[in-house]
Amino acid sequence: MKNPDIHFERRGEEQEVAVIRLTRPAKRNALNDALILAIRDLFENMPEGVRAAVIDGEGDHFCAGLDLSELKERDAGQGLHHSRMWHAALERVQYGPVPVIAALHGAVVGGGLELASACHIRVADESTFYALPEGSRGIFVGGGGAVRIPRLIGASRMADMMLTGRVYNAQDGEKIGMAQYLVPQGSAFDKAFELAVRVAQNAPLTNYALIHALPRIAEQPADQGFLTEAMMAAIAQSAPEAKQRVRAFLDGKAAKVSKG
Ligand code: 1HE
Repeated sequence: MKNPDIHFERRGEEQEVAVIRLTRPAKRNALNDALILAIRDLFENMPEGVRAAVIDGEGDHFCAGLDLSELKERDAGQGLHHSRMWHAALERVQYGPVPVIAALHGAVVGGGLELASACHIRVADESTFYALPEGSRGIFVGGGGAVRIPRLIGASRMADMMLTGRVYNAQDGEKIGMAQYLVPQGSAFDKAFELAVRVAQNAPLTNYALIHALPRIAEQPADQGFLTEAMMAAIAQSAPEAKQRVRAFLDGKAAKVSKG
């Protein structure tokens, strides 16, 4: 059944970019169970032809995290399964069919930061702020944040955010690695969309390698990582598309790297 709190559309000249928007601004895009399951379903059923995705939030905030009104008394087993449900959904985002770019503004807090950290690129506008209020709500992260957020900013910074309630603004957040891009207020979506169009032009196997192989290689011991890298490189370069692209460069028909 269609969920009114999330919007999906295809954009781009070839409809190659999926735009996924949280549309629950009255509740600051807080993620209830139905919304988490809808995110999972969207990434599991991404239509053929989509080659990159942008996720953003309607209203003044990207996402206020877990819907606290649903945080009823759960016993340990129920709590475990609830967290695992988030894990399953955000795994579909991180290890799904296409690279995902988060367009951030306003609050990126709690589970909202967990969602953002499952994306491959984060573009933040100047209104963005990051926090993990779980610490002061007497709970803990449960949507994969304990794994993904330290990989962005380090475990000690994450511990500080949760212990002291520290809030990072957009500028400081970008400096410590929360986002790869910092843009003027109101322009995060446009920048994210521009990047998505660019990402969608890559060979699909290269994008696959970047979202499925690279993070795993980075976690492997070096000698295993080198072997996985070699195998992924061999698979990627064997694709006819790779050969065409290299030939186009050698024939002077493809763009050079420019200073930007
Ligand atoms: C919510 C939620 C929510 C807003 N669950 N209803 N996340 C938090 O602890 C963050 C809680 N939210 C806030 O600190 C603020 O709402 C914001 C800084 C995000 C935005 O402030 P503001 O002034 O724009 O909005 P507001 O007046 O606080 O909220 C507007 C409405 O949204 C209000 O409901 P209303 O019916 O009174 O209008 C709020 O109750 C509602 N609302 N945030 C439910 N989160 C997998 S584990 C993850 C664990 C976590 O994510 S814990 C962190 C939860």
